[in-house]
Amino acid sequence: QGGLKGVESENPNAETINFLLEMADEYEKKGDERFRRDAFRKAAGALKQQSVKILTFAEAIAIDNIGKSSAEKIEEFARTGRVKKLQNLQNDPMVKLQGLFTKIYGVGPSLADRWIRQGYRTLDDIREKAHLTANQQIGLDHYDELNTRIPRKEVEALGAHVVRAARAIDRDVQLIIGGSYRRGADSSGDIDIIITRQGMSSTGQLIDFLDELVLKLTNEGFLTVALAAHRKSHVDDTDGNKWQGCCVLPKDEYPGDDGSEVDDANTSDNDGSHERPNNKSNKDGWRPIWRRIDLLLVPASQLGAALIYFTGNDIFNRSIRLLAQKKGMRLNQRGLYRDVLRGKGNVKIAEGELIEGEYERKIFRHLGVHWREPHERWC
Ligand code: DCP
Ligand code: MG
Ligand code: MN
Repeated sequence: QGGLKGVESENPNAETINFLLEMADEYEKKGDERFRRDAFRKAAGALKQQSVKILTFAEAIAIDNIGKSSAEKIEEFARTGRVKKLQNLQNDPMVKLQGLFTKIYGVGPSLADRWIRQGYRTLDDIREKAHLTANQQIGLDHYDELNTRIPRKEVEALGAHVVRAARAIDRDVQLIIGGSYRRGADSSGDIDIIITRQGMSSTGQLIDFLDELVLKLTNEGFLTVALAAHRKSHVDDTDGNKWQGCCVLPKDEYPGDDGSEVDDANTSDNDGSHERPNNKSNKDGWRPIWRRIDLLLVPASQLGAALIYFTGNDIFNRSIRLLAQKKGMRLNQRGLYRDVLRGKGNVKIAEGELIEGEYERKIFRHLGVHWREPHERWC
């Protein structure tokens, strides 16, 4: 328990998938060799689609998106219940340290590297010696909570809370929980909420609504902090159409009457090598957990493209964008476009004519690919 990263445990390959994701995690921490991280994540995604247990190299390599190295590791795992390479990575003190530091929200591999070279070895070193941005400070202050996955039921309760607040302001807004939740994960790293409204063709009209919603949710204590927008945001649009921050679910809205889900939520997938200062129970035994939340404004005319984008996963997005490109089209979070004009050095001159933005299924159709349900989009 705890280790299963959003994989439904009844999947016959759940343990193998989990192991592949652990491999990916190690390469994520390592920083270099990102292609290996992606390869293991792709393999894990591919296994999620299988209905029988995969045990051998031959079975594994026959599956799309599973490469030679992953297939070897899958067989080793099936044979021996462990994989040498994973153990080596997990025991490498430098990789461990990279992992400890990059799990601070807002800290990437290169900064973690620099800190290690500067001789920092613990979170206390960071706390005392490093220069932190506001975001990184929040990440450090709420290290354990923000590294604890959110059980699906809590995602639902958080979503329901936001929906109620949103409807009280404007009963015609539509809210959809995207991200890993929409893909059916049984736990999520954060909650991604797509907000749209019929008849609103630009985000401009929705921004006033978002301001009001954020104010309301902040005043009542649901939203705890706003995180400054990243400069290198993966959302390729102007700011103001999204809000990123943290939230807490009010005590009486936690799912489960005995609060057991709250305890499950505390089963963190990190290595446990550090203390958990922020999860101390208060007097009545209840402990609020800070969660990451993204609110995303989307004009109704772009809902389909935005749904594809914010449902992911990121690897699925990359491959479907690439496919669009190969077919002379361009897919982004706003729509599918044709005839993208490119100049010298492949520089885009014009966006091209919009083919479709409103409906997910139509975008798939125009791309000439079979419809894939959100839960089939793990790679
Ligand atoms: N996304 C993307 N490329 C990125 C980051 C995100 O295409 N570099 C898209 C796909 C993701 C979606 O945005 O599914 C939401 O991003 P999250 O980081 O919230 O990722 P998930 O919701 O998929 O997973 P998690 O459970 O970790 O939040
Ligand atoms: Mg998410
Ligand atoms: Mn997110």
